[in-house]
Amino acid sequence: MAKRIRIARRVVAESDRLAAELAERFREAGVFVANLMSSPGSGKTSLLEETARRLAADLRMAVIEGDLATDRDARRIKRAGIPSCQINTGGGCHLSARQVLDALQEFQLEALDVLFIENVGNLVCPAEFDLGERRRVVLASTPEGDDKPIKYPVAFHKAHCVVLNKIDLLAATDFSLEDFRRYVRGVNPAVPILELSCRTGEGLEGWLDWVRRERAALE
Ligand SMILES: Nc1nc2c(ncn2[C@@H]2O[C@H](COP(=O)(O)OP(=O)(O)OP(=O)(O)O)[C@@H](O)[C@H]2O)c(=O)[nH]1
Ligand SMILES: [Mg+2]
Repeated sequence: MAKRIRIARRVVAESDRLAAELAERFREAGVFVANLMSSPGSGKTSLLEETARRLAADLRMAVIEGDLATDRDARRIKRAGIPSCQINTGGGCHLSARQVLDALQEFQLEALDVLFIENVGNLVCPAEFDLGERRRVVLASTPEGDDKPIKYPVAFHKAHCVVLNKIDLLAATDFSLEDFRRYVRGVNPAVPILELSCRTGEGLEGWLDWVRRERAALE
């Protein structure tokens, strides 16, 4: 048992060391990095597609995609007009700092303003692993129910930005905006909550502004 704990500690220490190395690489290159997390299907790739279509004229962006299998999301991002690289984790429930470091070979970091990392879809494991990002973005969507912030508090507590997607479906669900906001505030009192729809475009400007502001704050 003691041996297992020692090995686990060593793995965590190595992961933290690599995350610090990533953070330093990102800082030196002057690139703003956001790590996106959510349940499967909340709309991470949809948000990044819309961001690519609407911001590519102003900012040089790229995406690292994390999924258990397939390169479907990376291909969607490329079709939306910006570079992307797919990591397949096999069975892994989150991206690791080592995987992100390896993926950086695909990009010239200095030539980027913004790098998005779409983590593997779930609200548990990705919250535990630092990838050297400057900001953590947690998405939820209306069909999932409004109680996710209190059921998965770690992810929401650590978020620098909470995006609520699929507000076009509000009327078709029993999702309460008021309860959702209260639950988010309960675990993370000051975090911005951006309510939007990737389908209709409503609210997207607030998200694009957040990205622009965060990028500008690096200067
Ligand atoms: N109605 C509606 N559907 C949406 C919206 N955003 C995304 N979708 C749909 O939701 C589904 C899942 O979207 P994705 O963007 O693939 O979700 P994801 O979070 O990237 O999923 P994983 O990568 O599998 O974790 C797709 O069928 C999208 O078209 C929205 O704002 N409204
Ligand atoms: Mg996706």
